[in-house]
Amino acid sequence: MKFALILAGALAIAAPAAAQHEGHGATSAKPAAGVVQGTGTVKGVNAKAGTVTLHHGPIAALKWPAMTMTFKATPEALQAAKTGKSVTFTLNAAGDQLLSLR
Ligand SMILES: [Cu+2]
Repeated sequence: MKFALILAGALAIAAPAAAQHEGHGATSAKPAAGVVQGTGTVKGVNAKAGTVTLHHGPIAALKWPAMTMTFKATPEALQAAKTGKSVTFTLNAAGDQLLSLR
């Protein structure tokens, strides 16, 4: 079973940004269609990493409670994000990419 343990460890390390927040479970079981909308406040922007940190309100479509988390963002969303700004945003169906923000 040693190999399986090593593999599991490698997968954990390779997991994408979505794994950074533990308040809601894996996004893999979500339906794949459509986009998800939410509201929140921008807590940080990392232009180099292409990520935006949001404190978002509850998102019923993803069964997420309100929380702070970091999303991989499209260039458009990245550019629109300003720390401290109250925003309406859209995510992809899996909830692991910030598609737009205003
Ligand atoms: Cu979250």
